[in-house]
Amino acid sequence: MRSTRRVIEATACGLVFALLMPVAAGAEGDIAAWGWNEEGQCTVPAPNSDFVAIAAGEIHSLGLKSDGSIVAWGWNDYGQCDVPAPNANFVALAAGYFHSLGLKGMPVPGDLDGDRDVDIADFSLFQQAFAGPQ
Ligand SMILES: [Ca+2]
Repeated sequence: MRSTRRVIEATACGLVFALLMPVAAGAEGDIAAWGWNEEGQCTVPAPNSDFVAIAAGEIHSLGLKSDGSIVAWGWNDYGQCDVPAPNANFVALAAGYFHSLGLKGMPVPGDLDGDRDVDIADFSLFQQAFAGPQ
């Protein structure tokens, strides 16, 4: 009986929270963040688009962009939001209390601009490589 009451209370709190903090529907790749925002961990930096993965630390947040870069925001007292250079070629991420992790991917054959996709932009770079030594 007591545990049932807690579930009902939790559900009621969730409904109230949802009503007080509506989350606007965004486009694919946008992050919706809500909850305690004391250190800005729910304030997604602009542009809020092109994310393919996210991770939530204790008081900071991480987002992996489709271009392989990581965006970090929120509490940064221990440098957990300072993504080491080069901020590129990441394929996965994780966030702990005082730290963050990023997994680098293997180079993609034919990807000359480092965006982990082989497309016309890479072909243009390939042509430029044959056009001259510069
Ligand atoms: Ca490319």
